[in-house]
Amino acid sequence: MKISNTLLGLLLSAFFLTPQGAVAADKKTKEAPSARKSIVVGFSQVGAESDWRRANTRSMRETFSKDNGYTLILRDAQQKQDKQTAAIREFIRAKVNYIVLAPIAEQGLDEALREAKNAGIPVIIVDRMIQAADEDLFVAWVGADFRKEGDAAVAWMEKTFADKKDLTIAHLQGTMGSSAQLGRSEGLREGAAKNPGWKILLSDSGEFTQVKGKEIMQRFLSENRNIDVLYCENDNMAFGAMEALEDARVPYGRSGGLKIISFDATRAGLEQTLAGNISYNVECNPLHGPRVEKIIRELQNGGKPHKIAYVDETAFDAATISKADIDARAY
Ligand code: GYE
Repeated sequence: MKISNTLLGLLLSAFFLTPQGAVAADKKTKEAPSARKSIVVGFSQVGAESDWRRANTRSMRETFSKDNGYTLILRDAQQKQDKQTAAIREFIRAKVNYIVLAPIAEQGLDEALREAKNAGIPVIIVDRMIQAADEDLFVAWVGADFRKEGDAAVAWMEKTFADKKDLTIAHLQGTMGSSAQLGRSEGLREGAAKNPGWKILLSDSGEFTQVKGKEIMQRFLSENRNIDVLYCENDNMAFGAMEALEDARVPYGRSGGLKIISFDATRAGLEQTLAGNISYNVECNPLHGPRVEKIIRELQNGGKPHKIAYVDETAFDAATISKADIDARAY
C-alpha cells in the first residue's frame, strides 16, 4: 500500500510536473527582480536647458528603472559646474555602483573624478566629453562626434552658397567650453578659414536655451541686419532667434533672406525644418539610456566595453525633408 502510494505520487508528479514546475518557475522569475539586488546608478545630468536634454533625461529614466533592476539617483546640475562636482561627491558618499556623467564643460572635473576612481567607482561618460589629463578617470564614453556635425553644416554651406562671393555669418554658440559647442564652433571656424569670402561678424553664446538665444539674436540684429547665415548650435536657440527675427521683421528661411542652420534635429526642430524656417538641421541623437546600459551590462559581466563609442548621425535639408522623417522621430 505504502509502495503503491509512493508510486502513485511519483506517477502523479511525473504527469503534473510541467504545470507544477511552470508555476514554481513563474514564481521564481516574478520574485527575481525584487530578490536580486538592484544596481545603483548616480547620474549627473547637465540641466534641462533644451528639448534635446529633456529627451536625454527621459531616455535615462526609462532605461534605469526599478523594473529593469536599477536604482537611479539623478541630479540636475542646472548648467553649473559646482553642482556637478557636488553631485559626483554625493554619489561617492552614497557608494553607488556606477557614476554616469554628462559633463557640462570639458575642463574642471578631474578632482572629483579622481576621488571617484580612488573610491573604486567606475565612471561612464555620456554625451559631452572631458579633457582629462588621466584617461583612466573614466571607463567608457558614448556620444556624438560634434566636430563631424560642424563639418556637415559647413559642407552644406559650401554647396548652398557656392556662387556667393561674400557670406556674412552670425554665430550663436552653445555653452562655452562644452564639447558640443567646441566641436560645432571649430567646424565653422575651419570652414571660414578655407572659404575666404566667409565672415563671422557676430558671435556669442546663447547657452543652448531659447530665452538666451532670442536675447543674443536681438543684439546681433541691432548691430547688423544684413546676415546671410545664422549658424546656431542647437534647435532651442534657433527657436529663440526666430522669435527675434519675427519681432524685427527680418525675413528668413524659405521665403528668402537669412538662412538658419541648426543642430539636434529634435521633433520640434524638424517641424521648423519642414516648414522651411530652419534650412539645414544636423542630427544629434539624445537616446543614450540603452547605450549606457549596454556598457554597464558589459562591466557587470566582467567585459571590457569600448572606451570611446560614437553614435551614427545624419542631417536634414529643408529642401528634401518629409513628413515621414518627423513621424519617425522618437524625441
Ligand atoms: O545639442 C543641446 C544640449 O550636449 C549634445 O546639449 C548636447 C547639447 C545639445 O543642450 O541642445
